[in-house]
Amino acid sequence: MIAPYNSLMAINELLNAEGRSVRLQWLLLLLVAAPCLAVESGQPAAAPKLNYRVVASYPHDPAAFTQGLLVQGDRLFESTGGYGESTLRVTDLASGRVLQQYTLPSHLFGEGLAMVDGRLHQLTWKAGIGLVHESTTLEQVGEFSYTGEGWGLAAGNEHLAMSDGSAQLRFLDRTDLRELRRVEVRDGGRPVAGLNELEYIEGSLYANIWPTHRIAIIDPSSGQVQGWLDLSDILPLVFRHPRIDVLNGIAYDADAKRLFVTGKRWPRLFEIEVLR
Ligand SMILES: [Ca+2]
Repeated sequence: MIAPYNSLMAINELLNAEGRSVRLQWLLLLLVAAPCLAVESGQPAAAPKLNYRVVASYPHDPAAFTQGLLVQGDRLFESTGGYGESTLRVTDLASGRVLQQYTLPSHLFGEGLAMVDGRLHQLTWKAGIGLVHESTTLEQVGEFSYTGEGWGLAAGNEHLAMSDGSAQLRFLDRTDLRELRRVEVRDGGRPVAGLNELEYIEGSLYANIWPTHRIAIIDPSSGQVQGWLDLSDILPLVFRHPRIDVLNGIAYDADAKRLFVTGKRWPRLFEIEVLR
């Protein structure tokens, strides 16, 4: 703070010497001091935008209204939404072909998807019911309940993270799915609403921000955004069609450190690398 104070004194002396107005001095004082005041208020700085590169591109079912995505080896597990068209499916990464599919009852809207101990947990938006499926057969073997809306779901080593379209993240017990705590996601001091599809990646939580093509990289313990990815340009124009919707779908292969993204009714799925 010493250097800005000295600078201000120097500016003051100059202004006084030249007989400028007192109002101009106050304006200059504010301009010089404002950044210092922001830092001293304790607000973290807004997170930087990070670059990425496309490593590979694969076919993706353009009818799949992707809501939840995860990957194991060369198989993707995907939850799709829409009343009367919601599914849980296993697809082949390289070809995009659907290998197995379970169709949800028509009153349920498929949402976030997470794997816990060999079982798939699938949210159903406004129904307040989570479906538990055996990952080998996709058959439903159980249920759990949640309050409010269910959007995104991801399994971490300690907890499941869940979003509901607000700026709040919920953390659930891996065994009985009860809510343990919540955290508000913020970029600098600003809450980040619209949290949707989630994925744990190397200790951070990645979240699609509905209805955009952006992903927030979040510190799950504090809720603070650490960086942003803007994937607005990742889907080439030639693949866009009238029913295309926003980016939604993040999957991470922790063993091979591969990161995949796609969107609602996107004909392509991309492997990307975040450049830091
Ligand atoms: Ca995911």
